Amino acid sequence: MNTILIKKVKDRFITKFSMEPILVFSPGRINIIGEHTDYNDGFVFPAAVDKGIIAAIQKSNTNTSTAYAIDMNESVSFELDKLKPSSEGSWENYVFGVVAEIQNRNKLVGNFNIAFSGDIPAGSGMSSSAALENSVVFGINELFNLGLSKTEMILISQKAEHNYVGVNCGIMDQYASMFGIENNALLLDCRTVEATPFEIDFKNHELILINTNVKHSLSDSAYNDRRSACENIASLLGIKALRDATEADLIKIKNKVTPINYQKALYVIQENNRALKASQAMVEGDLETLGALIYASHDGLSKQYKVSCEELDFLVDQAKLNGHILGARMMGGGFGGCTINLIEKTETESFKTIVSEAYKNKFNKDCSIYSVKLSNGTHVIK
Ligand code: GAF
Repeated sequence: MNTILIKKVKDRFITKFSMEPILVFSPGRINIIGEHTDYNDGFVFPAAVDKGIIAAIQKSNTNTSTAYAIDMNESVSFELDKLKPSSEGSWENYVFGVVAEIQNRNKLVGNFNIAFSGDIPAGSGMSSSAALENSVVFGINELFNLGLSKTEMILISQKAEHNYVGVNCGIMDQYASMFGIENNALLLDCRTVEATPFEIDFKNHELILINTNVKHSLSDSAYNDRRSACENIASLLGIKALRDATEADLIKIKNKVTPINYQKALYVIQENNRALKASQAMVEGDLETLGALIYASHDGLSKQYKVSCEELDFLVDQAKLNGHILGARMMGGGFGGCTINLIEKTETESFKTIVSEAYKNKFNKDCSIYSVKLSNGTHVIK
């Protein structure tokens, strides 16, 4: 855990509010495979990581609540019965949304003060949003003894994202961040919202993330558009979600959908199968198969689902040129952020040098490379 960050958040909270806080850590996540399958009721394979949000929270002794974004040096005070979404893109929507959704469940929230900071690189596709939402709901639940279950809390976080942030996300990010288990990835069935943990030991291989350090605009609306396209095709097929469709089912309605949307639905069906196959490959310790599935996932995300970008495709191509990377793909919603790479440990250092140089030459900007540890989900820091 990032002890410097914990100290910073605690100190800033005490300086600003003159009271001792409860401290909550809420992690970001990686996802091995199963991208854009969560809102199709499908399977995903994420894990919580050792980077995340630290929130400090305590009851306020005034008639208002205050949220303080330490990294932006911005704070906002608000009244609990007058919440509404703030302007698009503002960080306070994550806080307001969670508080509003708790209140929608008739749970009484008293006034509180919260301060937060994090070490998840912004726009990296490692879910700083879900980490922030979970830290807020978890902290409030502790503070006011609301008795919310972890599952209720992630549904509140997800609704906050839908109704206040405006992204109709699935449940993967909030789930992984809340329920993460050290050294494990979670094969999550997004229909039942239940997961099977898999202890991760890649032996002489490891996962590294390469951040493009770009986040192309329109990613939120493109995300929502894809979700609606999937839902429309599911309803044409007369099923609840694309998770219930096979490729054969899809062929039957081929003439009723645009070729572009047909490819998107096909991608979802194929990716869902890849996520299941990947978990089987993990059980068998078959890293070659796992890697091939990861490359195939990127191919689908780029060519069929069309959520990649030049920078992500370039990084995956660089990985393919190196014979020691079993699989690489973009991770998360897309249009920027990180690739995830399954690489032979002895090759990591030299690949870092090669890919950094190549990326700089091509885009005249730096990529960033991280190793992450798989960690436990949202919890109070004692
Ligand atoms: C984003 C969303 F928040 C997730 O729910 C998921 O759909 C992901 O994109 C794509 O797999 O992180």
